[in-house]
Amino acid sequence: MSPLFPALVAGSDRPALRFGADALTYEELAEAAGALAARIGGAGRVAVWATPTARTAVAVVAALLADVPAIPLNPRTGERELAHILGDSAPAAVLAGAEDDLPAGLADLPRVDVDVRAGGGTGPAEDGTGRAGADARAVGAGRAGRNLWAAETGSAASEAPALIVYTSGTTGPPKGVVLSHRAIAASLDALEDAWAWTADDVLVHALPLFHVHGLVLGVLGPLRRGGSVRHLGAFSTAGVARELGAGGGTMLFGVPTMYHRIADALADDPALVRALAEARLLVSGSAALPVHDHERIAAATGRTVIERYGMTETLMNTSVPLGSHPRPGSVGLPLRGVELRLVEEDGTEMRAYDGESVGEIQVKGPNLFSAYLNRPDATAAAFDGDWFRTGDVAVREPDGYVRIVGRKATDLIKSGGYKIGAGEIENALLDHPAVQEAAVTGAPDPDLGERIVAWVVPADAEKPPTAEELADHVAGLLAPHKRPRTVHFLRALPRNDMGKLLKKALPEALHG
Ligand code: MCA
Ligand code: AMP
Repeated sequence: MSPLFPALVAGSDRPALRFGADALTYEELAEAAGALAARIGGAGRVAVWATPTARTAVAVVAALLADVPAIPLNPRTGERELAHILGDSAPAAVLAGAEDDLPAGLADLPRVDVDVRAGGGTGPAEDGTGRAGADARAVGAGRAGRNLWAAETGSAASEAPALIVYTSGTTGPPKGVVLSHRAIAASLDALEDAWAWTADDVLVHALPLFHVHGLVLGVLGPLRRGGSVRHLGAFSTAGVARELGAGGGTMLFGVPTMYHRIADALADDPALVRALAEARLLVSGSAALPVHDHERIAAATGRTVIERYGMTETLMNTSVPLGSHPRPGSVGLPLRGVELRLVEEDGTEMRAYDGESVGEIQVKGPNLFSAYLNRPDATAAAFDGDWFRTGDVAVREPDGYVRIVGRKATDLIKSGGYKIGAGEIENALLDHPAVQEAAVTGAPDPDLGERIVAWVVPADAEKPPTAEELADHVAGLLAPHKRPRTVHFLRALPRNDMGKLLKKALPEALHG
């Protein structure tokens, strides 16, 4: 059987990861993650406090080795969203650094300290902090290591859940996407082909580690190849200039907002131009990279940014192949093992490769998720037979290249590469005492792609809440990236005769 992380089994003094001052070789990572795996083996599921640190990488690798599904938590998650995720996924413990300050919502959960330098890890705290005895309950029989050898497609172990990643829908709270060892291995191996990704690659990025892009591609990807990852902690063009190219980094992964900021900075930053020019591969994903940013980067560096298209539920579906002609605006061809079709509104498969006929993208392949946690209804609704309905709409060029032109649900907003449901923000706004009615839309934004706009009818027209108060309220309940960036106050929301909200009429209502 093929191991999920062959380089971890072999162990070596080759660099595996670096987050600021924390750098681990494969041998050190195997030791730290192996020790932690032994402590959590047998736990049902574990939450991981997913800070952008080496601790998160060690914790997730440990969970994979121990065959314990991991739920990465956004460390900025607000109280309501956190309560939902914990209630839905019922983790047995939370893995976090001893120095991490965890919110009250996690107080009842046994806590397991992650030590990146641990041959043995820190033992269970017996200090009356609520951690006492926690490890003892979380830690089972210590049967670490099964999935180290169990990524082969089709085996029972490879179908076991590896990660549960929460993602927003149009309405209601986020759903837990169950990803198996098989899906992770299949998707990462398809990218090996598409990008000639090898053990010699050093990946640079600054993505958050509680989503697929930063965690699966950005951390598990390099580890599966036996290469290494350097995480910047927080995104900055200075960090990219330092680490990429002469700094040793060969690949850069980012969301379009990051490439937009890079494009803005290039004119005055020759070191950044050099770093990008010297990199082997620049990849953008999670949302569309505007053609204008593609062109600015190509003009300044001579390099083409490659786009790939993925989704939490499907991992990666398509990519512009390495070495192909520049195709700004295209997400390329289906990856190895991925079948992709376009369907009409009524589900009829479209045969056209004409660059014009628009249909919904459906995909199938070993890269797909297993289910939405506790949501058989939503899982069933997401599939048309074996085909997963992505909700993205696209055209296919005569040579098969896919161009995404939009998405079916207007109530899904992509801001900074984060998927955000309008409904969950509307519900959060309605919980504010000074809000009587609320609607949320996305507006084009040059930096974020889309910006969250709230349309609010205040309970008292004389004393409306401030925009900042409402942003803080949403950030506190859900997450800061879900906060409205613009708030409009209205006397009433536009509705039709049936009382249905007319979102398209909102701008008019502002002036009405
Ligand atoms: C601001 N902040 C607040 C508030 N306002 N905190 C609390 N309350 C408030 N009212 C804080 C933020 O937490 C943050 O803190 C800082 O202010 C700036 O926040 P923000 O403006 O939201 O950040 P930004 O600078 O605009 O971030 C841009 C970004 C970010 C870095 C590009 O959007 C990002 O990391 N995006 C990546 C999303 C991603 O990985 N998506 C993948 C999912 P501080 O400064 O301390 O941080 S898609 C996926 O996985 C699929 C599979 C795919 O295809 O990839
Ligand atoms: P998420 O559910 O957060 O994993 O986001 C997945 C969605 O991001 C997809 O359904 C697409 O709408 C969008 N997406 C990801 N990559 C790209 C891309 N390269 N171009 C356009 N949209 C993308």
